Amino acid sequence: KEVEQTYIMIKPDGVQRGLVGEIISRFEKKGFLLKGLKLFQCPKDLAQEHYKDLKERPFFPNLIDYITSGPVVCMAWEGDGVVASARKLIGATNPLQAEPGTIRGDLAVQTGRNVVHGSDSPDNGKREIGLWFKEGELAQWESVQTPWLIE
Ligand code: YYY
Ligand code: MG
Repeated sequence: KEVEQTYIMIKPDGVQRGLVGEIISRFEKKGFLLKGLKLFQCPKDLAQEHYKDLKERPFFPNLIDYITSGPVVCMAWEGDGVVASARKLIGATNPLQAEPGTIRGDLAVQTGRNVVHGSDSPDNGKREIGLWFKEGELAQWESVQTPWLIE
């Protein structure tokens, strides 16, 4: 059985605001395995494909402009339950409703500038990692921490 993976992305506001280390650190400290990481300027067609389910929504053009407005940090994280757990670490879509202690709850004030993306299902995790990473960009490695994290 293949291990669950999620696509996490620090959006352009997170990069511009100097939050890259802070955000990566939360996933790293939790104990998930980092499989892929890069700074990347996203072309418009990729942003549109990534958010294609929201194409008909009124905020879609603004969302695409925002995501392509500067570099993003693309990450793939792996572990049992990583998709739902990462969503909890990230917090609610509207940062004003996100719990303190979550990334959005601690670091943002507006839905349109909510600093980070996380896949909403294992299937979408796979789909999004396939969109944002090329063959060979994911690392095959084992962390020395694993036996201290998983019995
Ligand atoms: O998965 P998540 O990012 O929490 O929310 P989605 O409902 O998938 O929407 C994706 C993205 O779209 C959201 O992070 C901000 C933006 N957005 C918006 O600008 N205005 C809304 N009313 C809803 C979503
Ligand atoms: Mg979503």
